[in-house]
Amino acid sequence: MATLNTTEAVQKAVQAQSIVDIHTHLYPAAMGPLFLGGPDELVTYHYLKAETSRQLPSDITVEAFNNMPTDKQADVIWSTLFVGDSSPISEAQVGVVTVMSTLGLNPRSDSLYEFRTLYKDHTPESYTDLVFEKSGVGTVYMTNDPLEDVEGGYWNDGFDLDPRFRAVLRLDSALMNWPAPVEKLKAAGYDVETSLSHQTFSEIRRYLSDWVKKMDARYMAISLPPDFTYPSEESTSTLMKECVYPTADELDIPSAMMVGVTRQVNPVLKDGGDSLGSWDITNLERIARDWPNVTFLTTILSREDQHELCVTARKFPNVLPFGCWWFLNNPSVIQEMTQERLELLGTSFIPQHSDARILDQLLYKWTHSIRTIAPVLAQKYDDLQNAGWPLSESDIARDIGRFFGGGRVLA
Ligand code: HDL
Ligand code: ZN
Repeated sequence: MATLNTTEAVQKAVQAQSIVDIHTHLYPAAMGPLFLGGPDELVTYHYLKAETSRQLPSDITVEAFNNMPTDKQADVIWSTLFVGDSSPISEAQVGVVTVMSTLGLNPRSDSLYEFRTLYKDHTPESYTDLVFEKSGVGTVYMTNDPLEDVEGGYWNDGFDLDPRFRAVLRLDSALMNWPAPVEKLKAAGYDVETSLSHQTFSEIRRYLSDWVKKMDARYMAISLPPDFTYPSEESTSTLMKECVYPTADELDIPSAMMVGVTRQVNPVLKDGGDSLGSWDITNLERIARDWPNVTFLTTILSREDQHELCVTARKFPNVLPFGCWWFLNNPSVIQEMTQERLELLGTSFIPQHSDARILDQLLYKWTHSIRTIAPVLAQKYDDLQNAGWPLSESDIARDIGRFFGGGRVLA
């Protein structure tokens, strides 16, 4: 068998693959105000707000900027980061340029007028079709919280869910900072107590199984701080142990943990004010050992802990590392993480998710990630061929299907 041009074969396989994006904050057009698209939402992405806060005009304070209405804030960001006196060279800034170029717009425009006009010519439904078609994404997993008033209304009243969108039951508001969630859980019909009693445990388990079934949620997810410890008397850890892990086991759905967020280190930046910390991964060893039948989709925020996460996944087959999350979703780190994951885990991981909040972001987050991941894969396939393994295009297409089609658990 002739030696395969792996760069071409990987590119061909990726082009043909309908991408399954396993973690986003996107909502379908049918969910009204929860659907976010177009230039003003794209440009006021909290990554770009944080970057703008670093180089505001002298007459605008960081607090005033972060409290502006969206369209005014978008104009300030556009003039500061894109029209201003420096090139839009950060990953999030280049992302906006990629989106505009993909939509046939001039990214060096002095204003967002042209982009706003294009967006006005669309409905949320037609814009969704346009973005899915141009991005190569076929399916997105959402972040769903039925305790959030607006979203809960849609799930309780019923709506037609676009089949390209799949539900995920997000647990932060139901479990964290106990007893803060008590009032909302009671209002939703779950008779929890302020104490971590057996009644509280059984009512939360009822909440979890009711809503996984009501939404057809494909997994449960929670974002945890760097000091999350298991086992522990701490309330979130207790509720994970008494409620989430046994429900994941009973319903045979993955439990996703996204660990390492330090919330609101600078509240002035609002949703841009979170940061990160290192997590002691021996906690994951104990969780995976205690719950061998539960698949733990795991992504962590600290670059320094990525290699250890790969080693832990070698020790526990039920640990499934996924994505290059948040501050790691940059080419330099994506390359390093993908290389060490391939070396230690072969194809048994999910390389990326977009974390997109605004629909338009699918037009850059995936092209940027694949531009970094594809050459790493091609190099690994060259290593394999050079070791004497005859490789075919169908081999690579099969592997790409696993990497970008949702892995073994979320296809
Ligand atoms: O908790 C999460 O799901 C994170 O992804 C946060 O939403 C974060 O604000 C984010 O958007 N990161 O990309
Ligand atoms: Zn997210």
